Amino acid sequence: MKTTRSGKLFRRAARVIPGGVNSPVRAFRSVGGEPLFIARARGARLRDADGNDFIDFVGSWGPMLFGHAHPRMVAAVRKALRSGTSFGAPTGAETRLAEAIVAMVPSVESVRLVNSGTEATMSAIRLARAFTGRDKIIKFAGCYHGHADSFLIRAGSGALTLGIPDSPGVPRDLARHTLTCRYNDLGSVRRAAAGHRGRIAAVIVEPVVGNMGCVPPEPGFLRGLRRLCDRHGMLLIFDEVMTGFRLAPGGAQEKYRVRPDLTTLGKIIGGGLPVGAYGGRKKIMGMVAPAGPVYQAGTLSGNPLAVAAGLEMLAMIRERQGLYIALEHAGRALTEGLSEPLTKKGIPHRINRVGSMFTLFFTPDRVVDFESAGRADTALFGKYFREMLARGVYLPPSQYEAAFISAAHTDGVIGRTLRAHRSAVARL
Ligand code: KE4
Repeated sequence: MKTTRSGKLFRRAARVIPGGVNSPVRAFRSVGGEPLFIARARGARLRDADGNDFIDFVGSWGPMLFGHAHPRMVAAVRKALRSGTSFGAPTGAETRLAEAIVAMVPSVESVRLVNSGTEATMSAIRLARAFTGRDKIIKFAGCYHGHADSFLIRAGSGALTLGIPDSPGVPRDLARHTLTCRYNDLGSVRRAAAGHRGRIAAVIVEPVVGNMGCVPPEPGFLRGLRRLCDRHGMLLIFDEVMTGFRLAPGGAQEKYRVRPDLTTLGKIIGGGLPVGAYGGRKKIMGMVAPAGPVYQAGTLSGNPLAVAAGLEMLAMIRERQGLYIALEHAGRALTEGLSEPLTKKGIPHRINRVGSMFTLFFTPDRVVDFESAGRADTALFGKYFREMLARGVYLPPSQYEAAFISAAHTDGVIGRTLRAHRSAVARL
C-alpha cells in the first residue's frame, strides 16, 4: 500500500503541530507505523492522501451514525452556511436542537450547548460541585471524559494508550478531589462514598465504556450507582458523549432504564461538527449562568452550522424506522464473523459489543474493567491492526478504543470486512 503522500504530510505536520496530529490517538503510536492523512470520506468509506480506500470503523470516533458526507447532512450545512457562520447571538435553530434533545433524552429537562465533549463534562462537574456544595468527584479507572484537569487521573482512551495515566500539569491539589473507583465494582464506590461521606459531589460514568475499549455495565451496576448516589446525596452523571443517540434515541439511559441527574453529550449531536451539550433536571440546570451563578460560556456555543448538522442528525434518527435494529443486526453479524477464524486458529480473544460499538480484545479473559482490559495483548492488536489496514479496513488505532458501525455498513461492507479479517488472521 503506497503511503508516500501521507508520509510527506505527516513530516510536514510534525514541524508545526505537536506530534503531527491534533489529537494524540490519531498518531498511531500504539499500533506502530505512521498515521494516514485522510483526503475524503463518504458512507462507510475513507480515502487517504495516496488514494487508498478503506472501510472505516472509526467514524470520527462516534459521530458518523449514518456514515460520512450523508447527502442530507451536506445539504443542511450548505444551507446554513449561506446565512452566515456565527453570530454570537441566539438563534431559533439552537432552541429547536435543545427541544429535540429534551424530547429524546429521558432525564434531560434543560440543556446547554457547548463545543465539545470535554466542555460538556467539565461544565457538568462544575455544576454538580456548585449544586451540592461538595468538591470531590468519583470517576472510574479506564473511563475517559475528555481532557479537563479533574479527569486526567488514570484516564482511559488516549492517555491509557499513551501509558500516561496521570498527565503532568494537573495540580496535585485538584487531583486529590478525584476519587478513582473500579468500573463494574459497586463495592469500590460504596467504600469511597463511606470514606468521604458528605464530601462527594458526583459520580461520573460512561454508562457503556468506550474508552478502555468497549466495556458494558454488568447487570445491576448502573442501577446500583443510582441507589448509592441517592443514599449519599451525590449526583449521578452519565457521560453519554459516545453512547448518546448511538445505543438508542435516548442513549444508554433509555436502553438500561436508569436516569442520571446530569447527562453529557457530544459527537452524534453535531454529526461531525463541533457540538457538545450537558443537561438534566431543571432544578440543577437552573444554576447555570445567566439563570444562576455557575459560570460557563463559549463564543461558538450553538454555532449555526454545527446546530444545522445536529438538527438534521436527530431528525434522521427519529425518521429512520428500524435504525437500531439494523445497527444491532450489522453488529452481531460482524462480531460473530470476527470470532470464528480466531477461535479456529486458537487465538485467545474476547469481543465486547453493545449495539453498534464493539472492541476485539486479544485476551483469554472477560474484559469488565481497567485491570482486565490492561491484560490484552496490545502488540498482537497492533499487528492485527496493520494487517487489516493493508487489506483496506481502518480500525481504531488503539486496543483501548471502541469501533463503530454506521447505517452505511451494509451487508456487503460487513462481508468485505470479514474476508479481510480471515486473511489477516492467517498472518497472525
Ligand atoms: P471531546 O472533547 O473529544 O469532544 O470529547 C471528550 C469525550 C468525553 N466523553 C467520552 C465518553 C468520550 O469518548 C470523549 C472523547 N472520545 C475520544 C475517543 N475515545 C475522542 C477521540 C480523541 O480523543 O481524539
